[in-house]
Formats: sequence, structure tokens, C-alpha cells
Amino acid sequence: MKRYLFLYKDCAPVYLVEVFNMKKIQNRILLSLGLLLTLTLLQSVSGVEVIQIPAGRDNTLFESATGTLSNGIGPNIFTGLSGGIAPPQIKRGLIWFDVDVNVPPGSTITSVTLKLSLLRTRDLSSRIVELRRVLQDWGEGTSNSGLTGGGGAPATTGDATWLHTFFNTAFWVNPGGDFSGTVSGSQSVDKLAGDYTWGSTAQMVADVQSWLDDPNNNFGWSLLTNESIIQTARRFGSRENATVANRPLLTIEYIKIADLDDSGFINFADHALFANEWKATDCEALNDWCNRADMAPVGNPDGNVDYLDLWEFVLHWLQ
Ligand SMILES: [Ca+2]
Ligand SMILES: [Ca+2]
Ligand SMILES: [Ca+2]
Repeated sequence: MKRYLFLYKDCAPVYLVEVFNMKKIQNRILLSLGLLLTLTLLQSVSGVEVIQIPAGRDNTLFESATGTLSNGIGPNIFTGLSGGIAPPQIKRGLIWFDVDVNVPPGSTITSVTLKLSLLRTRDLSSRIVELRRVLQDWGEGTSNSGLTGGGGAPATTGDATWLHTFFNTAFWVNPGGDFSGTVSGSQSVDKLAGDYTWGSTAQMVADVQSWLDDPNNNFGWSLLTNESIIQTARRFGSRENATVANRPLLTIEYIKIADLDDSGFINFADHALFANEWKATDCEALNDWCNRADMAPVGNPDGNVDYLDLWEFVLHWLQ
């Protein structure tokens, strides 16, 4: 039923106004507030930011006594041992991602996964393919072994080879590349073409965090697999692959600096947490740098929560 309000002027009704059902209005306001609250909570729950990064460089080291083979801009990355009609040859993949350009400095990395697309292998068995941190910088020239090209192509200036970090002027300490002894991630890869995902592992998270905090030591990962049985070699899509879906993709989840309650934005709730840690002098990795209140200097916190950190906090206020 509609209700009307008469507005009087000089004792005569001049306006007739429908009075809206107040209950309806109240319900609408409550519904709107409810939606707003729900959205805020969703944002809170999903306070972790997610970014996907294509490879910035990739290449393959092909076993060669003269270090003259590479595949800088070819459409594939290889790993494993080939052989059969041709003599056995080891291949080791290299892959690098420009982490610090894509993730805001000071962020806390919480999850890292790497997707690679297997295009072909002759291997009938599944093999573990390992990621290990590369310990020296390396290059990607213009060599291209073509669509299949598992034997490599003549190296060009700046290419990584079995002997060179940069053909033909800089060298690995160990022929075949210098890699960490620690496995960052491993994945069983069978003979079926398709996508395979590494991680997230604590070591992959630690690697990417260290690359964000110290970009000068970001040399990416090597891709290693069984090198003692012939035909374990595998061909994955490189960043130059014509099919975008076959290219490597790194997915990183991170929490922004100063977002101490992981809500996705920086406000009074974070300030309250920051105030709890004010003047702390015992911040370290073990206590998560005083629950991340020790955020400055960015990427290299100094153990104290002081004006430097407050300044950094203010810089991100309401972001
Ligand atoms: Ca490449
Ligand atoms: Ca927050
Ligand atoms: Ca500090």
C-alpha cells in the first residue's frame, strides 16, 4: 500500500509526495552495507597480491668440448641426455625472471610456482626435473636451433654455452654451468606433452625473495634431469615459442610492504600493529622482523623499528 505526504502552504495542500516504505529503505541500506562488508572481507582474505611473469631470458647449455653451441632465441629449452643414432649429449636448461621489476620492493613473497610446457620427449619413463639456483650471470644471444633443434646451434655473442656464461669472453667455473647444490623445486615429468608446475616450495620462495631483495644476484634457475640414461632429454617451450601458452610462466604471491595484517591495503589496523612494535630492537628473521614492522631499509631491515620504518610506513599509507 502506498502512503502519501501532503505538504501544506498557507493551509492548503500543494504537494503530494509518496512516502517510501521506510522498512524497504532500511533493508536496502542494510543490504548495501552488507555487500560492502562482504567485499571488504573478501579483500582482507585475498590481501595477498598475485602476479604472473613471463621469462625474461632462457637458453640451453649443450654439452660441447669447444663451447660453441647454444639456443638463445630458439622456441625451445632442453634438459636431459639425448642419444640413439647420434652420440649422447647432455642438455641443461636456464631460465630467468625479472622479479624486482614486477614485484614492489620490500614485499614479502609467500608462494612461487613455475609452469613449463613439455612439447616432446622420447623417454617412456617419468623423470624428475629439478630447479637449482644458477650461481653466475649468463646470457642469451641470437642463436636459434629451430623448431626441433635438440643439438643446439652455433653460439653467438653473449650466448650461454657449456663453457661460457657469455660467449666467448666469460666462463663458468665448472663446464656445464655453476648451480646451487640445493634443489629449489622438483617435478616428475612423464612423456605426455602438456603443462607441468614446480612449487610452491620453501626454497623457491626463498630464491625469489632473495632475487627481489638483491636483484644483482638473480641469475635464475637451471633445469636438470637424468643425465646417465640416453633419451631422457625433454623439450619445453621457451619464451620465444610462437604459441604463447607454451611459454614459461612464473606465478608469485606476495604481501605488500607495510600491510602488516595482510589485508591488501595500509590503514589504521596496520598502524596499530606497527605501534605495538615501536622502538623494538630485537627484530630478526626468526620473529619475522618484528612482524614486518622492521621494514626499512627496504629489502635489508636493520633489526630496529624506528623513524626510518615509520617513514617507510607513511609512504604507503592508504595504498
Ligand atoms: Ca631464449
Ligand atoms: Ca592492512
Ligand atoms: Ca628498521
